[in-house]
Amino acid sequence: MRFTKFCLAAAVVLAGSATAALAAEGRFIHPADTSKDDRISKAEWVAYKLPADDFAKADKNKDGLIDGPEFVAWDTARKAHAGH
Ligand SMILES: [Ca+2]
Repeated sequence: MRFTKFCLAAAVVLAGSATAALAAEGRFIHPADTSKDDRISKAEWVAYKLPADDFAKADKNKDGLIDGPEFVAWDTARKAHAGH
């Protein structure tokens, strides 16, 4: 009975890195993506309080959805512009 508690700590630590693990698999996980289709629609974008005017800027291929690479490019440019 002395050995039963050794593995619990590792499981708790791994739960915190779930988002990073999914991103590494190529999936686009963002809290704005409420439909969980790995893309952000205009409605989801606005609902998440992202700047409405920026949706068209982020949608590089003009398909009306922001996919992972599009969001990362937009977010990176925004952060660079903000000086952070
Ligand atoms: Ca797009």
